[in-house]
Amino acid sequence: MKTIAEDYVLEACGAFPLEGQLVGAVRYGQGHINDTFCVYLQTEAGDCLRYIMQRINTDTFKDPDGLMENIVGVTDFLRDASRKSGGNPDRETMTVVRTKDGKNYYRDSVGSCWRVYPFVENTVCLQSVEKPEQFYESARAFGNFQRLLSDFDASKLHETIYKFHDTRNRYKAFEEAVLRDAAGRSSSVQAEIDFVRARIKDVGYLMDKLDRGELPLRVTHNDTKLNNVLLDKDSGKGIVVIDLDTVMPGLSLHDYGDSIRFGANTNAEDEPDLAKVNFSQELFDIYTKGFLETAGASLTKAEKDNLPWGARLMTLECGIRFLTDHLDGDKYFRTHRPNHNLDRARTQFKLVQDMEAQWDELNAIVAKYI
Ligand code: ADP
Ligand code: GN1
Ligand code: MG
Repeated sequence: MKTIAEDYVLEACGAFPLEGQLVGAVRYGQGHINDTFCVYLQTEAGDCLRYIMQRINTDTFKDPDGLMENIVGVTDFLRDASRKSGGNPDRETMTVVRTKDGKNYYRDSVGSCWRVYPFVENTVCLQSVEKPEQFYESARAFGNFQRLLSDFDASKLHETIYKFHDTRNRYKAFEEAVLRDAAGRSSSVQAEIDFVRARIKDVGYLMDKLDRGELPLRVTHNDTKLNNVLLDKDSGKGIVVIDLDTVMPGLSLHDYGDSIRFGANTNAEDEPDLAKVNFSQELFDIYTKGFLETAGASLTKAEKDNLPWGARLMTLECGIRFLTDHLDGDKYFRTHRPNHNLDRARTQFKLVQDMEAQWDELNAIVAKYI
């Protein structure tokens, strides 16, 4: 289906000082929120250059100025850190390409907001873990991101989505959606509604600890899916963390947990056959190892002790969000088939069940590394 984004991507390209002749633009990646394109340009020397061009979803991100200020602030900070440690800042951080008139993004003739990043070449972006070492490398990259940003001044950041990972608030929104029943679907998902309600006592477990001062507020990424880190094609090392829209103050446990939720699943986030969806302790183990190797020194004991809760609650929360969107008629996450959000919610609930059943083992695995 041709969308508004397809119509305007070429206009938006013209607003950026990109080298060469535009030869094409194709939809790219598997994100659920923004419209991402890969644009191809041919230089006079005959080389082909690629850029990532994104239309920011301003229904989700209501303050694009604040959002882009966050990204510029964080990427400048990370570039500096990379330079100081003798790294290659162009490969290890995202770079925001300014518009021809020096802005962080371009507003097109119908009001959509576009930004551009150089394509980080010779990398792979995985939709699922093919080999455990890949998950380990992603853990090291996200852990390192977390460690580096422990020195970033959180007061400089805008909250790009209000109470993004406050699971208590997500639960409240879910109950409101059940009540509204906007799409008339609530009676057909009673089992899923009951599943969530049976866990009402869990939803405040981490955020209550934050409120009591038992867990610290940090600068976090908040969307640490495997496909939000690029691995070097040759060495397999995690080199650059991408998708920085939700970098803002949060809990380290949310970053750890979101990676586990997505990557320690033996199948896809939207697999309809739940018999194929299982929680992998082996992947949980290797991610924990990698994350603590890089982030460990900057984490408190309470953070380390509660890692399994990060995984369990981020998975429950994501399931609640998918189910809420199903009840609302699929307004938030991009869907590609009927009941897509319901399938997604069900995989998350299956993983939560698995984690609950393996609780003692998961805690023992974490204890091995702390
Ligand atoms: P979304 O918010 O929609 O998930 P992302 O920023 O994660 O958007 O981008 C979508 C996909 O585009 C990523 O999963 C990755 O495959 C690819 N991508 C994004 N930025 C870059 C980049 N700078 N270099 C190479 N690939 C990129
Ligand atoms: C969305 O944009 P993307 O696809 O990386 C969502 C995350 C969810 C994820 C579930 C801004 O991430 O919070 O965990 O889908 N991003 C936003 O796959 O809501
Ligand atoms: Mg993404």
